[in-house]
Amino acid sequence: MRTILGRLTSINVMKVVWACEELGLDYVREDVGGAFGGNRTPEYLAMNPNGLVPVLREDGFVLWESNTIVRYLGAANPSPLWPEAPRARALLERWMDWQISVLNAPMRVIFWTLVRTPVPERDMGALARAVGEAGSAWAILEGHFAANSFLAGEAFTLADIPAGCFAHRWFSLPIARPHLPAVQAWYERLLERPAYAQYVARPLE
Ligand SMILES: N[C@@H](CCC(=O)N[C@@H](CS)C(=O)NCC(=O)O)C(=O)O
Repeated sequence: MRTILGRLTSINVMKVVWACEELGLDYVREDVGGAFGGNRTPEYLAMNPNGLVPVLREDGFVLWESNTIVRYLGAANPSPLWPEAPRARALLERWMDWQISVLNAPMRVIFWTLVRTPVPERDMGALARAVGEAGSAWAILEGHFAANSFLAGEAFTLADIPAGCFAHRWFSLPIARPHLPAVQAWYERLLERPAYAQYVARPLE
C-alpha cells in the first residue's frame, strides 16, 4: 500500500503525485497540512520531524523530502523516466538539486506574495527582487532548452518534475517575466501531459 500524505495545493506534494502518475503507480493520497492540519501531531512528527508535507508511506517504509521521494520512486520502479547509468542519472539529479538550491527561494517569495498574502501586507520590493532572481534562474534553463526539449534531452524524465511544477506558477502569475521562449515552449510541452494538466496546472491557491 502506497500513501502520499499531503494536500494537493502544495507544490512539493504535486511533485510526488505527478511522479506516481507518470510511473503508473497505484497510490492513495490523504489531505494533510495547510488548512487540513494533521502535520504537527506526535504521530506525524514521528514520520517527518520537520512537520512538513509530503510524506510517502509504503507499508513500513516512510520517506520525506519531495525530490528524494521522486528519485526513490524512479529507482524503485525502473522505467525510461529514470536512467540507471550513474552519469546519465547524475545529469538529471543536478537539475533537481538546482530547483531546490537556486529556483526555490525566489519562486517561493513570488507565490507567497501574490497568492497567500493580503494586498495591504505585500512587500512589493521583495517581490520585484524575487522576480529578478527567478528570471535569472529561468534564463539558465532558456540556454538548456535552446538545444533540448526536456531536461534530459529529447525525452521527458523525472528530472522535469521539480522545476516543471514551478513553471506553472511562473507563467500563471501576473509578473513582468523576461522573454524566455524556449522555457515557455517546454512549459507548453508539459501541459500536454495529462498528469501535469490535472495535478499541477491548477488554479493557484
Ligand atoms: N524540502 C521539503 C519542503 C516541504 C515543504 O515546505 N512543504 C510545505 C508545503 S509546500 C509544508 O509542509 N507547509 C506546511 C503545511 O502545509 O502545513 C520538500 O521538498 O518536501
